[in-house]
Amino acid sequence: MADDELPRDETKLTTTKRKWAAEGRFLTGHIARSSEDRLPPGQHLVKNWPVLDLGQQPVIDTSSWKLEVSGEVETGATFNWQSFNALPQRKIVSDIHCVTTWSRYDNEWLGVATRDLLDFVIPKSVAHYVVLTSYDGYTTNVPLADFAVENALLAHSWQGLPLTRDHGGPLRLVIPHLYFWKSAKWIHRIDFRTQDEAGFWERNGYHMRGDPWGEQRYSDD
Ligand SMILES: Nc1nc2c(c(=O)[nH]1)N[C@H]1C(S)=C(S)[C@@H](COP(=O)(O)O)O[C@H]1N2
Ligand SMILES: [Mo]
Repeated sequence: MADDELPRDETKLTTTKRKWAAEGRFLTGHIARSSEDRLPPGQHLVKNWPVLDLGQQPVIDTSSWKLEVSGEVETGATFNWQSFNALPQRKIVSDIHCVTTWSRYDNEWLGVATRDLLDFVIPKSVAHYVVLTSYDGYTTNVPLADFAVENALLAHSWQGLPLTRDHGGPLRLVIPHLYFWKSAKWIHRIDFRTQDEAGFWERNGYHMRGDPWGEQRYSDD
């Protein structure tokens, strides 16, 4: 099927996939799982949504909010609320798995897919890791291949309403296939690196990748 026969959104995604496949990167794409292993080992289901953070919940007005994209990218960028929301908007439903053993199914997020951001900034071929820095001083690190999965997004809404401040509003990252400490709330900077660098919890013994199905909770797991 030719690109011009596809719906607009699909065209861009297909272009991205083809481009990255040609580079031999991010071939995993969406991480699909059967319903039997939807709940990772050692996790239990909750219906509420617990709040976990370092205890400082910054107040950031969208009029002063900025998102900085830096490091090993072709086009570094500083977005304000308006320019960020001019990027394509997507709705993604995903599960949350927190390392403290609670999981929450079927969260509906609205925001900008990390792939659409990557299309805009274009990581250089030497970029293999991403370090995220938040307005509360929190940091966390993820491999670029995990940041780039199809259902990872920078979310400004949850269940159809703006993300509340306690859950990371105005904008947080959501990487559903990793433990939730990788999903930085109040995100302020996305830095692309050649080398991995431990973030806050990773320096305190948490795993550099954090795959819930591999129970990668601590760095010696
Ligand atoms: N900026 C920031 N992001 C953060 C944290 C934090 O302290 N600061 N805590 C992490 C941890 S350990 C978890 S489990 C989730 C909790 O998100 P929630 O409070 O929305 O459930 O946010 C993650 N992102
Ligand atoms: Mo956590």
